[in-house]
Amino acid sequence: MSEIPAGEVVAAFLEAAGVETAFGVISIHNMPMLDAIGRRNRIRFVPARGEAGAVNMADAHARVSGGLGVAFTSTGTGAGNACGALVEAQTAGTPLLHLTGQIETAFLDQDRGYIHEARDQLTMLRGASKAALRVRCAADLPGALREAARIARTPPGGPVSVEIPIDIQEGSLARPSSLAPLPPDRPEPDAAALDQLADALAAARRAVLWVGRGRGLGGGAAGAGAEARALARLGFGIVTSIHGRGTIPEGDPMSLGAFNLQPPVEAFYAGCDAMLVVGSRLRGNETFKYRLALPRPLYRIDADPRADGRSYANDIFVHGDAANAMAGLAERLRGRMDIEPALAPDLAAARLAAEAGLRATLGPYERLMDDVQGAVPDDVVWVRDITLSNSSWGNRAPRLSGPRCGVHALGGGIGQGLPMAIGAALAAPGRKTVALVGDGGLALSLGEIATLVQERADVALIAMNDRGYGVIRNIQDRGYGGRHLYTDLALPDLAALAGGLGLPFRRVGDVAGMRAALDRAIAADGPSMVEIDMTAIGPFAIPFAGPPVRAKG
Ligand SMILES: Cc1ncc(C[n+]2csc(CCOP(=O)(O)OP(=O)(O)O)c2C)c(N)n1
Repeated sequence: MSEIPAGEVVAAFLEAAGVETAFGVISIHNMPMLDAIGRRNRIRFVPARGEAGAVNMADAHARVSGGLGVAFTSTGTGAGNACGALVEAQTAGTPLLHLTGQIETAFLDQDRGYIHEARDQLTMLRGASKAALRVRCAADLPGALREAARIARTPPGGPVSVEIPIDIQEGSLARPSSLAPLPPDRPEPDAAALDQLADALAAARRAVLWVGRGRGLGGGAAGAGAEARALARLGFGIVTSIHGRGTIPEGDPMSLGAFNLQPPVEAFYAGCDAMLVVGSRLRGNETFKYRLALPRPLYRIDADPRADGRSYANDIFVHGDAANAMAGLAERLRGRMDIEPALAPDLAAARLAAEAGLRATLGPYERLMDDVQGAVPDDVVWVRDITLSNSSWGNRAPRLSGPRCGVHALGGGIGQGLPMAIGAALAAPGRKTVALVGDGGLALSLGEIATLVQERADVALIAMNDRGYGVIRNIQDRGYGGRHLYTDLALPDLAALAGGLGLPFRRVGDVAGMRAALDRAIAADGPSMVEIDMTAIGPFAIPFAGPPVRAKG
């Protein structure tokens, strides 16, 4: 029987899974795999500057492409460095394979001080990822890879770490009978439950559809854009979670976009007589910690059976794949919906009022929001870090046209925007990726700016520079006596940094100069950076001081 090197098995498996781009940091504990990828030359390998960045890149690549993200790390510190980004991929439900080395099988778990050894690495990865598997002998490798892909892509999706000891990587195994990834499980919605849900919705006159991203590949709401649009066309008012942005194009006149919790929207909900939530956790930050008053009755469709009744009581719960469930529901409801004509103008008025409320907080940055909306192409990929501008307007504007157009750090961790922009851009050739980051977040992953330039990722990077952690300062003003402890940060001169890398750069110190700088960055073929000097431009009209809280009184 012919043998095949283990590294080749990994590379061939990824090719069979349709992977075109992988990310990582090379190390003695993953070289057999990366050497095979390089020799076969069918997958683009992107050498990130850190493992966290590599996983963020793979995560965003998967979110934008709809494929499987792939990141390689080393054992121990390398795998540990990946964990924060794995937590984000897990929060977002991104199907991702994290392939990591492990020390030699003969010395595993013995605390002998083997290079890169980490006590209980598998437990660490089990905490950060959806699942973590250890390959215990060469013959197990193909099965472990195929199973990892199945778990990663089964909604709700997530990252799956696979540990492959270096002696196994360096060895060979009998040619496997198949390297095709196992298909994800896609729970089929129960027909009787769909009948019941359709009957209930057919009785509604003012029904709202809340669409999340579904945290899955294909079956997730992001992969079910066509089904969501078909259902929405029956007359529903539409709102999305921030992660679900663009599942229904945000320019749709029946859409509230991601204006999902502002007071005028909550007042609008109060006049509605049903809400159907598809593939959304109704996250705390988007529901005033689950206190936002949503329309009742409330119905839910989710691929995760544990979503039944979670955070909000539901009147009907349908367990199932979002695409199939929404298609089945649309079929049952066709010709039966009788939505009140006043729903559309009421929704439009609520959206306008919500937008006006947001505008009133922005001060000079209202102009930036409008300039970004005016400058970006329709099919822009819009990537956001955790920064004041995103928490206020960037998570709601510009209007996104499709379900794979928006990427943000859903779990709230700073520093992921730059590497996510790189991964997103490599998944969207021919389109422009625009990323909005703060100087604090940028500092955390600054090394990846070299990756951005080296890979010529087509990103316009907008850095909002307020010389420190603006949101934390605002929280300190609100609740800590105005003591700005540990929030004023030195950052390298970005113009000099960009110059040293050959990265086209523009600093903007006044409102009037923003649009031209954005236009130039967006027109550039390849990466460029715009620094918005917030100390020169001034503060927001109303400071943003942390996750939305319900106003008292
Ligand atoms: C990984 C991680 N560490 C710490 C925090 C806490 N944190 C939230 S926002 C923030 C400041 C971000 O600063 P910057 O990127 O400059 O944006 P700004 O708030 O100034 O707009 C920090 C430190 C976090 N969210 N994530």
